[in-house]
Amino acid sequence: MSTELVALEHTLVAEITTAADLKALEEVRISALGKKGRVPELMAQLGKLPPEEKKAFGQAVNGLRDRVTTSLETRKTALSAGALLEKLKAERVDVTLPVRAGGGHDGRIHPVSQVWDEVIEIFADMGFSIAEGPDIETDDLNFTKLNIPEEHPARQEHDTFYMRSQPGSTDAPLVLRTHTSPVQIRTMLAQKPPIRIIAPGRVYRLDSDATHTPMFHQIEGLVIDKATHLGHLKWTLTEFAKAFFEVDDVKMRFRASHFPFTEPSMEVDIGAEAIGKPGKWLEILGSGMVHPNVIRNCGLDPDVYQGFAFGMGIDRIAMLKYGIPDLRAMFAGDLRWLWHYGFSALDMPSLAGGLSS
Ligand code: 2NM
Repeated sequence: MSTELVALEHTLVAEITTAADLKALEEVRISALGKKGRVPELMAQLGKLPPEEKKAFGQAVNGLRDRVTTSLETRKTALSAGALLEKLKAERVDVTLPVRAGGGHDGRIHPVSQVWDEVIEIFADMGFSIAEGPDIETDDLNFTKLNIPEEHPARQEHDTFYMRSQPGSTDAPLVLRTHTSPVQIRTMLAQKPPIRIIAPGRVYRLDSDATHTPMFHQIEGLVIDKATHLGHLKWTLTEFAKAFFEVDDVKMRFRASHFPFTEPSMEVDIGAEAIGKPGKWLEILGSGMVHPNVIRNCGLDPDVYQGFAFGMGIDRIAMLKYGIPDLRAMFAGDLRWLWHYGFSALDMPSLAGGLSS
C-alpha cells in the first residue's frame, strides 16, 4: 500500500477517535467518505494509473474504506451511549421537590375522577370490595344473563355499540358494555356469596345530545347473601347519600320503577336541600332486589340466595354535587374548564378528612 494511503488512514482514524460528539463525527464521515470526500477522491485517481497497478490500488482503497467505515461505526456507538447518558443527566427531574406555589396552572383532578374516588371511599368504608371487568363484553354477559330478553329495546342498535371480534367474523357480535352489570355477573359466576362489591367503570351507549355522551361513567353495586332484604338496600343507599352529599340528614324517595334485572325495582330521589335547592327532588340512582332469574343464570339457587343491586351515573352525580351545568363540557378537554371545576391533587377524598374539603 502506498505511503500516501497509509498516511491518509492514520489521519482519518485520528480524526474519528478524537471527534468530540456525534456532529463532529458526522463531519469527519462526510469529509472522508462523502461524495467529494478524500476516499472517493483517491478512487477517482484509479483511471489515471497504468493498467498493471489498477487492481492493487483499487483493493488497497477498498480495504481502507472498510476500515474507516468500521472505525466510524465504533466511534458512533460510543458517542451515542455517552450522548444518552448526558441527556439523561441534563433532563433529570427531582420528583421529591415541593409543589410549585400558585399560578393556578398546575394540574387538576377531573371532577369525574374526584367523584369516582369519593364514591369508592364511601362504599369501601361500608365493607364493599371493588370489582372490575372489560369494556368489551359478550352479548351474553351484557344482556342475556341479566334477564334482558332478545326483544328488549336496550338491545336494539340505537342503544348499543356492536362489534365483530375480527373483520368478517360470523361469531356472535361483541358489545361495548352498556352498563357495568356484567362485572356483577362475572363476580357471581366466579365466587360464592356473601358478595359485597361495587363496580366503577366506563360504559357506552349510542346516544349523543345535550344530556347524553356516547361514553359515560357508572358505579354499580351488588350485595348477595342468604337473608339480604329491601331494608338493607334502603339503609345502604341512605347512608351513601348522606356521606356523598356531606349532610347529616337527607330526604329519600324510593319510587317504583322497572328494570329487567331487578324485582322490585326503585329509582331513588333525594331532597334537593342536600345541594342547597329546597323543594325539589333529584334522581340520583336506580336500584332493586336482584331478579331470581339473574341469580339462577349465575348458577346460584334463588331459593337460598337473594340480594340487592344499584347503579348510578358518576358524571351525573358529579354535576349535581359540584354545580356543573353542561355535561358535554366534561369531556371537551378545555383546560380553562378544568382549572375552574377541577380539584387539587392534594385533595384526596377521605371520610375522616371530609370528602371534598
Ligand atoms: C341499576 C339499577 C338496578 C344492577 C343489577 C345487577 C345485577 F347484576 F345484579 F343483576 N347489577 N346492577 C342494577 C339494578 C343496576 O342501574 C341503574
